[in-house]
Amino acid sequence: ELDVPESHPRYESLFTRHRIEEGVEKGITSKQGLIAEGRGEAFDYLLGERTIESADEAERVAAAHLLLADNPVLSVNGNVAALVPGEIVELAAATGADIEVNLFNRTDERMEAIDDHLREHGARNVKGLAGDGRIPGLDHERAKVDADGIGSADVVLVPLEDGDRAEALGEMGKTEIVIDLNPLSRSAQVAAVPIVDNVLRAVPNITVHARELADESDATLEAIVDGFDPDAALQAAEQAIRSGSPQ
Ligand code: PTJ
Repeated sequence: ELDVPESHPRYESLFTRHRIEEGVEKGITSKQGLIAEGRGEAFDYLLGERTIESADEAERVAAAHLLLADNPVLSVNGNVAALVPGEIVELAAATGADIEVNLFNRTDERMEAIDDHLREHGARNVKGLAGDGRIPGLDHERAKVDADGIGSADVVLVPLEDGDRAEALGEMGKTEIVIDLNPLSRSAQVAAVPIVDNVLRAVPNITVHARELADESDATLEAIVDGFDPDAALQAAEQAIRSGSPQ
């Protein structure tokens, strides 16, 4: 376990790194995932390692979308599985969403390791292993999804998605919720709901909002969704980075 007191000013970032390292050791996270983590950390530092107001709003909008959806799916890759496995299971329960393992660098070994890891954290029905659907416009391995999962989803949460796939999913007419600490990344730019926040904070906070909104009418949820401006959210995040207060 991580031998650093929680009061350490860089606790969260050290904790995150430790989890990702463990993920690589367990065959869950790819080596590229380590690089992605480093990139994310730099942006998080510039954001002050906090959930900015515009991200909190986007997280509430994401919760409303997931609650309104007919077939919501939470996509899990090697970084997400290492960082927030239990939190993804809780979000799925709070919103009635399915969980699907969906990898940029797909191998059978890693698909199975992540499937096992999610089950150890309480997931019962994990999709992704069938791989019997395709995202049009992508090469073979990158295109694979489950036909009854992401293939037929109307709303997908894709944390840390690669730009090509984010774009291709958007072209399939799906409502995409992207969590990415880089507001300039293509995935964040093409998302209906870009969330510029660390997955560590974003996923549990979407769950908090989903529980708060659980009894609201569809009309109320639709008003929350309609009132959201993705470009304004991205601009607010960029502004926070430029004028922020890193610790
Ligand atoms: O497990 P796989 O095979 O599906 O691969 C997953 C990675 C993440 C390696 C793959 O999708 C990839 O290469 O992604 P990119 O293109 O490196 O993009 C990752 C994005 O996530 C970057 O914009 C980072 O800033 C951002 N990011 C990294 N860590 C976090 C993050 N965003 C939110 N929270 C984080 N903890």
